Amino acid sequence: MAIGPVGAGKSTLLRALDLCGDAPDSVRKTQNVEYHAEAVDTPGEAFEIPYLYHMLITSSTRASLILLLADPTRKRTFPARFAQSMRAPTVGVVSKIDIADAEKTARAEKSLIHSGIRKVFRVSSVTGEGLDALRAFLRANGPTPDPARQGESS
Ligand SMILES: Nc1nc2c(ncn2[C@@H]2O[C@H](COP(=O)(O)OP(=O)(O)O)[C@@H](O)[C@H]2O)c(=O)[nH]1
Ligand SMILES: [Mg+2]
Repeated sequence: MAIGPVGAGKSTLLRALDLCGDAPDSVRKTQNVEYHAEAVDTPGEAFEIPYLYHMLITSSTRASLILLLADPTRKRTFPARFAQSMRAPTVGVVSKIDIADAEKTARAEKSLIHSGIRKVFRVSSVTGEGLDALRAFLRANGPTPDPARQGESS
């Protein structure tokens, strides 16, 4: 499940990871919580507006892993201990490293750590940099097959 501010790159990342195979091709603004076969995409407002947190908390109850995204091109602080308010393990992702310098990338990483994250990936969904490491982590820590879905063709 991908969580993070508006425009952080959540939908683009899930698509780059090929986790939204059932969605139309172009990434448009995510208006609601979107359930895909292997991933859940969320609207940035649910993260930016604290009284909508319950939306993230309830829709994440079955998530095996949460990716909290930070956009290094935009300065912003993340709420302290956000990761601890989620039931699923939460790792950080600094997106857009193709267009952010080292200083901005480090600042974004720091903001994720402030929110209670211990592990941070740095990726670009455009160039693909860092995606292999994230994919390997998802394979090792992602969902275990759901018995209810066994026998389905894909
Ligand atoms: N350069 C660059 N742009 C990105 C990257 N990821 C997303 N974007 C752009 O950032 C904008 C917001 O992306 P989107 O996935 O809709 O963000 P969301 O609101 O978090 O779902 C879009 O214009 C994307 O093309 C990236 O890794 N590098
Ligand atoms: Mg989106």
